[in-house]
Amino acid sequence: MSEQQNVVVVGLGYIGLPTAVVLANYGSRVVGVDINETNVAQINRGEIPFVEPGLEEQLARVVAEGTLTATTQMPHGDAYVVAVPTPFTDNYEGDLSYVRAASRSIAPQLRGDELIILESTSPPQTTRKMAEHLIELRPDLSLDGSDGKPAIHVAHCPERVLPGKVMEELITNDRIIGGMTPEATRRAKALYATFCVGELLETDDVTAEMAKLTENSFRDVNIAFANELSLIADRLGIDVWELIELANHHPRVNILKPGPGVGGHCIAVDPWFIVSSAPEESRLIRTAREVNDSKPDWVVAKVEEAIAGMDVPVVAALGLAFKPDIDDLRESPAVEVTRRLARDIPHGTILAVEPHVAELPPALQGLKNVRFAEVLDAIKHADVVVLLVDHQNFTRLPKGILDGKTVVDTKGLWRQARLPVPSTHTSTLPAVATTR
Ligand code: SAJ
Repeated sequence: MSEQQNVVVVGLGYIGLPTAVVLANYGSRVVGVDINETNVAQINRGEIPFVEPGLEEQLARVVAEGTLTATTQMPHGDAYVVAVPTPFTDNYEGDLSYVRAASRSIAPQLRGDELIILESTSPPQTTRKMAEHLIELRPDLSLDGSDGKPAIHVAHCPERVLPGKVMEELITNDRIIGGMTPEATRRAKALYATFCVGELLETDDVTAEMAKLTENSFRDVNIAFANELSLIADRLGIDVWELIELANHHPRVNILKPGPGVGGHCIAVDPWFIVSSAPEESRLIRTAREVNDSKPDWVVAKVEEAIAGMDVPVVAALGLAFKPDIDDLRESPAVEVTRRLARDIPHGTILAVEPHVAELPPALQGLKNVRFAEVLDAIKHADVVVLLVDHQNFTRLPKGILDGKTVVDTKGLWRQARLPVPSTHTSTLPAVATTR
């Protein structure tokens, strides 16, 4: 593919917009398509609809140069990059309605010879289903040209970038290029080669889909191991952070960190796509999901244990984001813990703290006993402080501010304040429930 070809990016969300910007920045003429008119207008003004470090500067530049425009109407393109949501349904099957909607709007534009790449994280065989759907809608085209009809070239190239580091990882991460035909792989590789300096690894579409799901399941299973250890350590009265630190001194052991659960739109979702595609064989992957999904229950139980006997308890819940130092609250276990505390402690007050957002999220708005609070104010008024996200803001607290408070530290952030612990497990804070 020549660098000057037209690329249409379908879906201008957390992945689509940065991808569109990077493609435009590295020589393609890009049209971004989204159904959200407000976001489209914002993007055309060079403004970002969500926070991602480094994105706004590059967006403003490519919009000003005219190499990226956004629209709600699907145009013709030489290549299409589909980055639409693939959530799961109530029974944990992939909801492919957005992929199907994208196919429906792309199909009438096709003339033959286009490259169509699905980047959305998808259950195995989704790319094939998308290709079949396109051919159903356009029976005058084919997938390999063998029947004499003009061919379209379909591939799966999963996104693998870490929110917060997207602009860097889009360029540097290796990419998996899974074409349905060798020609589709060749063309997709040429497109990614315009901006990606990582290795471009060739495979087929289904293996590419599974590779992406496997990466996130690997992480989920390993976090579940850490979360399970935290429950075991608590039962045994030992410090899980010390335990993991010691075990990780072994040259072949690298245990991840426990926490209040697993959030975000990827790791908490993707393993279910493997489970639903092979339920009987996916026992470990399913159990890991269940272990991580049940961790918020345990945190809530610890807080309830800590407030037992108090007439009007005040609980400070520190952090709502799904991981540190970001404003993303999607599937956040911290929001879930805070919501359940509000429900289970109607006689008390929950002071919810999240320095990265301006107001309570919809899940917590309207709950009478939840107040949005600033961190120091919340801690000052609280009987119990539950640390749910290890934001940097929470490490730099005035000395002694936690004295006399009961602390439930799900991320081990304040463990240093309680050291030394190894011989006695005593604490300079009341030694109640830490996620240990
Ligand atoms: N978490 C822990 N303990 C840990 C590490 C993470 O409890 O030791 C929790 C986090 O607090 C968070 C969740 O897991 O709630 C997920 O966070 P994360 O930083 O591990 O991953 P995501 O969801 O932000 O991004 C992942 C990445 N996948 C992998 O690292 C294998 C990213 O590269 C993918 O592109 C992204 O999913 C995606 O879009 O699929």
